Amino acid sequence: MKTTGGSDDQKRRAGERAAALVEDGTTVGLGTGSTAAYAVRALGRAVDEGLDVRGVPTSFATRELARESGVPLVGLDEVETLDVAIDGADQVDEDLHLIKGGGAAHAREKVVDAAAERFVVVADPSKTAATLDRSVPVEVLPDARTTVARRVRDAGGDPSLRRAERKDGPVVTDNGNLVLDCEFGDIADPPSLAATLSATPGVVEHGLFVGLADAVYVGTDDGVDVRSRD
Ligand code: A5P
Repeated sequence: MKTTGGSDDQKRRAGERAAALVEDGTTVGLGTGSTAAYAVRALGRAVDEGLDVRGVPTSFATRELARESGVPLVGLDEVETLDVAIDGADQVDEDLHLIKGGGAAHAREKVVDAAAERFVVVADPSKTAATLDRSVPVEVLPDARTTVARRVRDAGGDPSLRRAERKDGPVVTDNGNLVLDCEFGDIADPPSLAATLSATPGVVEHGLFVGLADAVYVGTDDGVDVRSRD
């Protein structure tokens, strides 16, 4: 369900501006996706120039990229808090609520982003919306996919199992689970829907990130628009 629509330059501006926030001696959550990747590469260049930082990757793909980029890594289970997390989003509304999970990494992303003292979202203008209306990725235990799908329909949603593109069958997450992409139309009350999904047995994690983001950096054609909760 990759949704990315902005230009590489827009994403690069957002990612690099966020990476510039990272201070010496800190621990950083490294998000997943094409926009967060610009922040990871910028951090790698900063490490080359002497920055002392430890990164906590949110996915297999980001771990690979961070290693290639020269960012020293530490496991999520080796830290209790992080100073900052930098991560992308599939959609962001005016209250800084997010939909994430286009890359099926949202379960680990949510743990890392929520553990950070400051969570900075990096995005391009195609991700901004007055009301969240993209499909919500829901990671489910494989055997629970039909019972969760029924609960999603009861909640007014239309779930579909995410299919792999270069493999027969479904996408399997880094955690060994499946993903239901759930259409709800306009999501008028993200906190309420998030609570409903969180309370559904068999849901490992859903892609609604409610009240977690502290700031959103939107890369544009000539700069970065910063939206902040502060
Ligand atoms: C990964 O599962 C997602 O949450 C990504 O962070 C999100 O899809 C943003 O990716 P792009 O920056 O590639 O659009």
